[in-house]
Amino acid sequence: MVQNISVPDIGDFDSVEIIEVLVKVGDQINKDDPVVTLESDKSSVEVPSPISGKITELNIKVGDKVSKGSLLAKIQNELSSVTEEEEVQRNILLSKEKSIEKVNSENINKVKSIKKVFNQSSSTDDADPLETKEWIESLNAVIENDGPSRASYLLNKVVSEAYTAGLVLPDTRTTPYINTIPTELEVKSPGNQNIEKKIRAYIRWNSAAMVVKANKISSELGGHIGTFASAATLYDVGMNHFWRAKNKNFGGDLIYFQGHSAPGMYARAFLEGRLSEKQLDRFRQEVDAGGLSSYPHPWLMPKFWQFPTVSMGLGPLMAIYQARFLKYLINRGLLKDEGRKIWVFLGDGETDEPESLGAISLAAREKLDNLIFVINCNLQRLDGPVRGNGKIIQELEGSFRGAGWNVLKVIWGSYWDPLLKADKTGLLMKRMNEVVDGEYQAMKAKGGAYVREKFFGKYPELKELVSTMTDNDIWKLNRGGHDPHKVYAAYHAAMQHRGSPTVVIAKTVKGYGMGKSGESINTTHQQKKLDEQDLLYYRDRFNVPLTDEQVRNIEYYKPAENSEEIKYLKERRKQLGGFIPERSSLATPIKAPPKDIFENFMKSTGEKEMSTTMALVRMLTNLLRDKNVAPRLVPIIPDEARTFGMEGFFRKIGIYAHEGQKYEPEDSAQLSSYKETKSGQVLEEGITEAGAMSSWIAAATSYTNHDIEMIPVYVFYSMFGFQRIGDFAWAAGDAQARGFLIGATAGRTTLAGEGLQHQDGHSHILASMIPNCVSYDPTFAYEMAVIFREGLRRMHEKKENIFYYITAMNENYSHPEKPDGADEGILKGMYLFKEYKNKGKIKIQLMGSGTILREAIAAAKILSEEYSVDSDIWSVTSFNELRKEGMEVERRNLLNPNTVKEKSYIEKCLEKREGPIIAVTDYVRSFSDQIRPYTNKSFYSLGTDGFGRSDTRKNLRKFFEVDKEHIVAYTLSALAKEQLLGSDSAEKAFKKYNIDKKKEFPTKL
Ligand SMILES: Cc1ncc(C[n+]2csc(CCOP(=O)(O)OP(=O)(O)O)c2C)c(N)n1
Ligand SMILES: [Mg+2]
Repeated sequence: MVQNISVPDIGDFDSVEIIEVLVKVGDQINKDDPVVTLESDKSSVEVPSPISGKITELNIKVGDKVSKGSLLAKIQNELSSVTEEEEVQRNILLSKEKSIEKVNSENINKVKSIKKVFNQSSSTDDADPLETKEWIESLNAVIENDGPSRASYLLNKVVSEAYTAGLVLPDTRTTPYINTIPTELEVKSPGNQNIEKKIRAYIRWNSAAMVVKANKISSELGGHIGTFASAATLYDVGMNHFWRAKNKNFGGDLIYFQGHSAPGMYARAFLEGRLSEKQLDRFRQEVDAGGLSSYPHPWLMPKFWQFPTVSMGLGPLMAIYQARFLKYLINRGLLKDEGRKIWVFLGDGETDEPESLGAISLAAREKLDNLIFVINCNLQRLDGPVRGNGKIIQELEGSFRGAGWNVLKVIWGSYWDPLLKADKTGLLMKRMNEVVDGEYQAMKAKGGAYVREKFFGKYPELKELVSTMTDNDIWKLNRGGHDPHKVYAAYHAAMQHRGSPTVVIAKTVKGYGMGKSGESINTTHQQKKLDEQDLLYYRDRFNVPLTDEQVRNIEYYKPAENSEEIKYLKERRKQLGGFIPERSSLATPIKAPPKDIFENFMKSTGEKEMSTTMALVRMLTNLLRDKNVAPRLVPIIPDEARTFGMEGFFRKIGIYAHEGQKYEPEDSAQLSSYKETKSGQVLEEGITEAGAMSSWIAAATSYTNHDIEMIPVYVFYSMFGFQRIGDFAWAAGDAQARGFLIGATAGRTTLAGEGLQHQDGHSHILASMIPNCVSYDPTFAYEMAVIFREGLRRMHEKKENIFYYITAMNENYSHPEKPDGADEGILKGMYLFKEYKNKGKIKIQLMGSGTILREAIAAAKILSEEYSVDSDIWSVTSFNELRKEGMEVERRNLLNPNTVKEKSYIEKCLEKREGPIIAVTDYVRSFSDQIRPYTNKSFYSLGTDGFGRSDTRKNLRKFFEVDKEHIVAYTLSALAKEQLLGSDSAEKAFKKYNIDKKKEFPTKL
């Protein structure tokens, strides 16, 4: 059967041009293979074949204009195929069925083997205890006779009936202030508690000793003792029992350590034999090789740390998107599902950062059951209590439960179990609920007698409850986060949980074991010096087998290699596949795409106009046809695909959606319809630049975290880039990210109508601050092509640890052919675009970048034709790269005053060129000013300093004085200043172009 291939519904466009024909008569093609590429003035999109078959007729050629319904080709197929609509419907049905199945199984999972959940009622506020007892008894009977699901059903039914009846119900976001897992359901740790306790003690000691020693060298070095002291058990249980390392059989769990608990990780690595005593002695002394970095910095310890976490809030957000990205790789068939987990440690104070909790609803929505947060609630941050007047644990429980997480509170240690069991009236729980964090903190600073008085003493019944206990016994009543049994049970439950992410909220004591020097006191956080008495106390507190003399010398403690502790510790790690943390990469490079993918862009576009954004999107579309590159591309967009002309990607490669598409999109009949699919390639993040950047970081470090090289291309409004997510970009540099950041709609005057908050005139300056960020501001399609191709080569083929920031514009103009031999200059940062040498008397060096280069080109023509001023026009693709090279060369020259002076690339370009430099960009002057020291010429910069404002491009360029008229007038004036020309030419030009000399400098307007 022969079928027509026609232009489908292409939205609002009519009469669009065919720019590529991708098939010929006789070609055998598959369903969805592209047949032609259409291009409107905003975007380009491929038309896919509706069926598989052989092309029998071609009815169009490049350059033809087509509209909806135009016949493109004819195709013959042997078998009748399912229509597009039928397939969409089938997929919808399938994914619906699957999700129903899943919901059912999740519900069944949730009501596991609960025995008896109901205690006796509390008597204090109960008007009719007998009646309450009857209710409780009947529920207990249901649990026993019909099981927990029935009891759960009945309760839910009663609650929803009560809501319907208008009854005021209690707030159910939080549960009582006790552990989530009842004692009888706790899974017991298989570990040897005695040995583990000893190991923990040595790690505690060594980590504190390390900080104290460093501060003996110099108090400048800093460090933290109190944080790890509070978190030691939380880490140790994970290290001994749960966290599986990467090895040749398994991808490895990923652990985001709380940044300033780093000393604890070093102390463990020391016992494991991975770090030497000498290295511990060099904590925070990193300038000479061999030191240990203050916090987790992969840049500084590239074989050890994986995740930069110390800027608070970044870790949690990056980790959520990491967990999502792991599922993305699995769902796209690029990784196998090995049940790997992402563990994230954060402080309770850290949860105040908006980034920390900002994406928790996404984690639940995406059902990230590979994600486990552990929040160390020591109730303190740096200056004082996290919530003196409230309860951070309850607050967090409410937020996470509300967002749909599985919440496991680990509040009380095992010593509390008998008391809670003996609490028949519920009064103890009531007291636990009513005490606020400020008080809990004070109690842990003040000893057993104080707790007896202040905590139990409030109610005579509670005082009685502890009457047989000594003050010391009361002091020993431990918090959940310090109890390895409770922590083990919670981690075990977290590992088993399916269908949603888990948060373990553990209560601990800041500076645990530090006694008077820092246990639960407001100054704990900054405690980095311990005097002799403090150290002796700490040793005794944890039974570290060191003599007083050794303590005085602040010696580390490491038992012999054949001791049971070291053997145990190593065996545990062996069982779990290796050491953690450890950073490595087994990723293979991506084979460079063939040259012809970029070749089209090297030619002139003739009359045809397009933006550099469009050129880039076309490059990406071409790359999607290369079998090596295509699967690795990760286009990331924060809700602006249509702005950037990228909507063609929706249908072509799909938007990643873990549940597929459960609805028929409104625009399903259109060529660029909104297509969500489980194997989708586009990460359409919605309006979250921080989230999109975190996705980019996950993809950009996939080569180390997942051993697969990916090519993330994150396209965003350049103004909402570095300025908005600068700290993430810095962390990306630290993490050695590889990928492309595309600052689209760039330039202060190029974006035009959007105004002050949208128009970017400084993102390049921000990008220039990141040492391993390579940035470019190209003007023409061929520059973009040369830069992008080189980026692919350097990052993904040669595996250089750099990332690219490239600005792309939305202004349409025609693009010339690439000048011969321009490639090297394009990449180094400047090349000679054109020379005017008709008159030959006065010469200037005109430099420009981005869209404003075109103003410079136009100005050069006027200067030549009307004022007999010749020019060399330089397209400066990267002031940032030029500066880097200039600085390096200058430094080498200064270091070697006796040797022949080395020339920077800028100097080499300009050495035989005459005249002052006029540099003009769509960015603040300091952007081009960067190269001023290396030019050896008079230098005048024009730029867009000041706040943007909404207007037309023409008016904006006039306002910021970067249009061709201002370039001409200012150049003439500069030539007068240089005494190369009389001042009358400039004056005439100011008049001719109506340049108002009284206008204020734009920064003041
Ligand atoms: C973005 C950011 N702001 C401030 C700091 C400085 N800082 C380091 S630790 C800390 C207090 C941390 O308290 P918390 O999160 O409760 O952790 P804890 O040490 O109590 O476990 C602060 C303010 C930082 N590292 N990052
Ligand atoms: Mg804290």
